[in-house]
Amino acid sequence: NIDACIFDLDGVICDTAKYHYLAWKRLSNELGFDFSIEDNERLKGVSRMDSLNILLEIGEKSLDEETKLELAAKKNSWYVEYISVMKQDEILPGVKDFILNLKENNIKIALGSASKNSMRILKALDIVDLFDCIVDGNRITKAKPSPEVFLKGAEELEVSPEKCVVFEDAAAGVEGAKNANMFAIGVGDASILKKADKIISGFENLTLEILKF
Ligand code: G16
Ligand code: MG
Repeated sequence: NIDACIFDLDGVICDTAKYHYLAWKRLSNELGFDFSIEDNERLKGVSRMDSLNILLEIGEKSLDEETKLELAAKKNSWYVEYISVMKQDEILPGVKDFILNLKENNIKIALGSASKNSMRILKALDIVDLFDCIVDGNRITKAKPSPEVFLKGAEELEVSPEKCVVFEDAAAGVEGAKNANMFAIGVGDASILKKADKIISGFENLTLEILKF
């Protein structure tokens, strides 16, 4: 029996991954190199500074800490600009109904996101109230694949990790869920999300059957 479901944000509840990609690509172009959609997989679920370090590695640039902080801030300002025009209809198909269905069945709901912009996005989508607990990048010290973000959620919901299911679109996130001793449902491509217990392509017409392991 499952007591709680923990949802990643970017790539699971909404497609903000594309805005992250646009902002990182803009930064890489400004730095004089290109950044492909394949490279972008490595940034999913990873914190802002870790993402920048991966990007600089791809572009073979080494920069001092101060410059890196400036670049991360610049990327974030572009990203915030992109998401500032997000509308409620950018919630991915079926997610809201699925969460409401879970709640009707007394399953608790948490957010487990690496993003420091999660509140802004949840407000734009008008779904803040769906969550019993929100753990995001402002509240954690270790990025995915550390289990910290998920364990904090379970602790706050007062449920045991073995009774939690995590929905994740990133390899690092699936790994984090497994490190937390939780079930991991990968949202997306099985060839990328190798460690997931199950894979779904999205939430449309998804029933609670998916929670049977
Ligand atoms: C998200 C994205 C990552 C992003 C990270 C930090 O995590 O997947 O690509 O780098 O948050 O975001 P921000 O720069 O907004 O703090 P998640 O865990 O919601 O997929
Ligand atoms: Mg994600």
